[in-house]
Amino acid sequence: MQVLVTGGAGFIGSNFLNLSVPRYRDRRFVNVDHLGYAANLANVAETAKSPNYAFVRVDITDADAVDRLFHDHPPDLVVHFAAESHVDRSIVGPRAFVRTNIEGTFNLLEACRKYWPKGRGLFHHVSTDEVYGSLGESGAFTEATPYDPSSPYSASKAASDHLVRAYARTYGLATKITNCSNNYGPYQFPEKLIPLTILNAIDRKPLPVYGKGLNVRDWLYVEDHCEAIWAVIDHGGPGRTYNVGGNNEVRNIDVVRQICRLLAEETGQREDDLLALISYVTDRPGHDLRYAIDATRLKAECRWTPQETFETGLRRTVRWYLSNKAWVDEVRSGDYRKWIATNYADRTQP
Ligand code: NAD
Ligand code: TDX
Repeated sequence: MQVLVTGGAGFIGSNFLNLSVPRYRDRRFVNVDHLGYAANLANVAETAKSPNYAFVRVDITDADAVDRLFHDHPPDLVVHFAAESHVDRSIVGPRAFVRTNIEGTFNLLEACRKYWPKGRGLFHHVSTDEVYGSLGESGAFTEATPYDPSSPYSASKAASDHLVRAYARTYGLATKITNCSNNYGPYQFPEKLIPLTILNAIDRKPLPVYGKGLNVRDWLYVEDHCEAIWAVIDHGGPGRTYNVGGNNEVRNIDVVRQICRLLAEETGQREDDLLALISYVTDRPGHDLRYAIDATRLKAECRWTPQETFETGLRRTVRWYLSNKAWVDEVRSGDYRKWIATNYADRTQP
């Protein structure tokens, strides 16, 4: 069996490959990535030594290149991670999100339609809970929650979900979709809240908290997300959608405080010195207040349970960033610096 993993040099895709390649030695994995700013082949350096792994550089917005990819590496399973993934970047420059997340997904679906005869193949689409918009103080997203995306990022992911369902209904393509809450863990590009806070705290730089820090996210350790994707591939119903989340609702300010505590414990620094770095900055436009996932369907139909609590997963994550200095230094020397300058320079106190 040949598994085509798009976006496999990014955060979740590389964790997915690192877990899967050694485990499924009878399958061949093809990592497809255009190597954008969030990609890093160092993320899969160990995995790349396996004989059942190959890397192909393809931009999924290039329809001809995607067609060639399917011709040269005909897949039985596509696990589609590739996307522009950062909400703040989608506010600054939405075009890349429409191109990759919508057109790129469309190109992959077209290739599946062309190369897979009826009854062949499975297209697993990796999506986000942000398609549902924002919750108030109570309740949780179920698979029946109407789509109501707030940002160009979440709107583009919503559009891609709709395309996937349309190809299932219209052309009979075998598809599954997972909508997951916020991930954290090794190899996450430090534009996202958790790695940004860890790295800034290590450097004793300000820890930017948007608005009052009261927005709530439902955090899931990345390996638990990857296991959920396999659980759905193996046990999920055809054409079905599954919400993925770990019941870890935390306010942003408490995420940042918890990182300060763990970092103090791990390094012997004074927690108060780290907490003093917290800096409230201008809020994100259209900032969703709260996400929470009801993962009942996934647990009932696919026998999945998360392994990490927020405390254990966050400690593993803090330790990973502390002990992978070479990775951090490489990331910091590139696009990361430009982005930090663009996004935070003009964010004054609210
Ligand atoms: P990421 O930004 O770390 O990685 C995305 C990868 O896709 C990168 O390696 C990038 O180079 C690649 N890519 C982007 N545009 C491409 C293109 N045009 N052609 C080929 N490759 C391209 O993102 P991530 O956090 O790993 O997210 C992966 C997927 O999971 C995305 O679809 C995202 O919407 C979804 N998701 C993420 C989270 C989260 O918390 N990070 C939560 C739920 C769902
Ligand atoms: O510096 C910051 N300060 C801050 O307060 C950053 C970068 C973020 N925040 C807030 C905004 C959010 O409420 O923290 C929360 C988390 O922000 P991000 O890490 O940017 O994640 P989010 O916007 O919630 O989206 C993430 O989860 C869903 C991923 O980036 C998406 O790809 C995924 O689909």
